[in-house]
Amino acid sequence: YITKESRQAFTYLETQLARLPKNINVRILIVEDSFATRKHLNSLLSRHKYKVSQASDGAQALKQLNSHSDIQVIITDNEMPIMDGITLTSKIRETFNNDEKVIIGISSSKDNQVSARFLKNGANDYLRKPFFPEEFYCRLSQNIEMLDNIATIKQQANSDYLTKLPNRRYFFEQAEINSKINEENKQICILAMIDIDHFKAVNDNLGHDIGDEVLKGFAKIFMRYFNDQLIARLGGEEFSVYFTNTSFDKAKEQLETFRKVIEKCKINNVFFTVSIGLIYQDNYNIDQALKAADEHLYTAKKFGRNILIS
Ligand code: GH3
Ligand code: MG
Ligand code: MG
Ligand code: MG
Ligand code: MG
Repeated sequence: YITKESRQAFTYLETQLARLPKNINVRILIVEDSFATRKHLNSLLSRHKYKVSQASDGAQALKQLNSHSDIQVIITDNEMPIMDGITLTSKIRETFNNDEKVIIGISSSKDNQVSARFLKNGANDYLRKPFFPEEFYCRLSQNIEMLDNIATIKQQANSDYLTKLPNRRYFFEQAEINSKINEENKQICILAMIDIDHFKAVNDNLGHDIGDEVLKGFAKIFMRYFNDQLIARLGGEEFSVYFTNTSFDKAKEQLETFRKVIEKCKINNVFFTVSIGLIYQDNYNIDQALKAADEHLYTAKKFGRNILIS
C-alpha cells in the first residue's frame, strides 16, 4: 500500500533525479562570508551535480560574475563585510533581469525585514537559515526551470519555426541596437534584401513540402555565409542582412559570392537563384533602409533576376 506521502516523496525524488544530468550545465555562485556555511552549500550543490563558484562578499561576487558569464544562479547571504547581499542584489539587477539570473537570498536574521528587502531589491526567492535541504533543492530547481522556460520562450519568439533563422521581430529589435552602435562609431548603415527567384515555380512543380525543404537548405547556407552579421527571414522567401563592422564594398563582395554559390549548388535536387538589393545610407532608419533595399530588389527582378543591384 502506497501512502500519499510516500508517493509524493517518490515523485519528488524522481523529478530531482531526472534533473541531475541537466544540472551539470548550471553554474551557481555561492556568496557567503561564513566558511562553514559556504562549505555546507557547496556540498549540497555538488551532490546534485551543479557547477559551483564561491565568493565571500558582494564585491568578490561581482568580480566572479564578470569572469564567469555562465553563472545562472546567485545564492547570497546578507550580512557580509565590504558589500552585503541586499546591496549585491540591487547591483546585479542594474545589469541582469530576474529572468536572466536568479538570485536567492539566505539569512539567519530573525528580522522579517530582511526577506522583504531582498525581494524588493530584486531577489527571486529567499530562504531562512538553517533550511531543510529538500526545500533548498526544490526552490533552486523551480527557479532554474523558470529560467529555462523563459529562455525557450524568448528563443521561440525570436526565431522562424521553419528555417530556425532569426525572424522579422528579432531583426527589427536587433537592428535598432546595431544602429545605435553604428551611429556611435560613425559607421554607415548597410542593408541587403535577398529574394529567391521564381520560388512559386518550385512549389508548383515539386510541391509545398519540397519548397519547405529548399527553404531550410537555403537557410543553412545563408547562415554559414553571414554568421558574423545580423540576418533574418523577413517572411516567405525573403531574407535580409544588416551589416556591421564592414565596408560597403566588402558587403557587396560577400553578397556576390553568396549569389554565385546559390546559383551553382543544388539544394534538395533543385537549382535556383536569388536576386539582391543592397543599399547604404547615412541615417539609421531601418524602415527607410528596407524600403530602399526593396526598390533595388525590384529593379533586380526587372533586370531578369540572379543579380545584385546596389
Ligand atoms: P520572384 O522571382 O518575382 O520573386 O518570383 P517568386 O515566385 O519567387 O515570387 P512570388 O512572390 O510570386 O511567390 C513567392 C512564393 O513563395 C509564393 C509562396 O507560396 C512561396 N512561399 C512563401 N513562404 C513559403 C514557405 O514557408 N514554404 C513554401 N513551400 N513556400 C513559401
Ligand atoms: Mg554572513
Ligand atoms: Mg521570389
Ligand atoms: Mg515576388
Ligand atoms: Mg518575394
